[in-house]
Amino acid sequence: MSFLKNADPEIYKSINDEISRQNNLLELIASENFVSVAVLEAMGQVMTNKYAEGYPGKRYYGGCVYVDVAEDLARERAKKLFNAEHVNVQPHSGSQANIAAYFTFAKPGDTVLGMNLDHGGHLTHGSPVNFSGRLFRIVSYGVDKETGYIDMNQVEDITNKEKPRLIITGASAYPREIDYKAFREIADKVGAKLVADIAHPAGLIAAGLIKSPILHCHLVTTTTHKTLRGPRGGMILIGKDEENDMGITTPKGKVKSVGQIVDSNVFPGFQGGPLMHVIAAKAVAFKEALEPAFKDYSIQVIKNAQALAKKLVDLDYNLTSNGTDTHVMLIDLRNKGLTGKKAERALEEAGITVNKNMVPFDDQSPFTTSGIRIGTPALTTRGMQETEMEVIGDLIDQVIMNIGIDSVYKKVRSSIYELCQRFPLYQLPA
Ligand code: DSN
Repeated sequence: MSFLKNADPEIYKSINDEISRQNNLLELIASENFVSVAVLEAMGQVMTNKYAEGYPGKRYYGGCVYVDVAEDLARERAKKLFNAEHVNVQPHSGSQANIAAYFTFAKPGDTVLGMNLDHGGHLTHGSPVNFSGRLFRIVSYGVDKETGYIDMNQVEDITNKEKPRLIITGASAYPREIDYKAFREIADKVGAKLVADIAHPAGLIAAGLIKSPILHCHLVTTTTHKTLRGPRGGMILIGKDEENDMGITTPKGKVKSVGQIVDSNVFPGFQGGPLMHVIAAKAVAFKEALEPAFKDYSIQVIKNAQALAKKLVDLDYNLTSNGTDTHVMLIDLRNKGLTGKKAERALEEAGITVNKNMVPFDDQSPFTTSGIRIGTPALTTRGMQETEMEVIGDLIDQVIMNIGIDSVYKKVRSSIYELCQRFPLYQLPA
């Protein structure tokens, strides 16, 4: 980064400080990961200069021959990873992918069923402050109070009563596998379309470790930067589906394939020029995810999450559903007399990065919350395993049980520094 150092020392310093933060602190935010240097290099390259509105072979600008190569590679690799028939790699984020998905099957005012945000859903699954809740009539399902698992009876009852046009499944703070087949059976009974948002478990699904929605849902959306370990961005996947094969009749009476509708919703519907440097980096990440090493990594992500969950349960922490099938766990701190906000702040002071999170049936506001969400994708990328998870469980507990005691935070910080030195991440640039 020697050019940047001279051109803009302040930004250079902020980036170096962020590299040190990522290197030296424990990253337990479930939606974050550390990309490879190859992905970073692709993102920092001249494809950022190129306008490429449209799709490979059919652009609105000249000079797209090489970005076409990158986008085609990204699409082909993603198809292989997820066993998809059609892929759109242009969404700038998961939210952009979701808005394109909504408009593929529904129009403003239609009823949409999504998971309650407080129970683990996502803003784009119907929150009143988001486009989804503002444009559509939202009805919500949640988890069972006793088990913490999605209440499929409730999903079925609400679907039968409300007859939604669209059901969106998937979550951002739900630790268990989702039964996409059961969702599809429920959707089919009322003629609803089914979308799965796999932003969180995408990498685990690509690695074949948890169930894939691709053959059960009309359409699948994801982000590319969580368990999938690519650059920040979104993607839409379509699998083989008899109903999709019939296509969609547009308001002008033309029958179009679901892929065509998705593509025109992404561009020109909701986005302009695609971020070609990010698409190139997505292609690099997908190539990495197709390697056998990515499966080994993903197996370890789940093993680590289960080891950490067990350790926390042994230390008397209440985990939603009492554990996890994936990379994520949700801790209800009410038995510790602590809010998520206080815990997040204390853990950060001690060198552990997590996020406060609503827990099912929470009595606190989203700014305070009763819980924290933690996950293992990032630490697993560093090479940490079950032994380190045991240690980390103890460190979390020391902070939570000693809120406000600086000497404890200091001791935890120094243990974390030592741990991080054993699992090096990025080199600081010259
Ligand atoms: N912000 C993401 C997460 O943390 O899960 C969801 O958009």
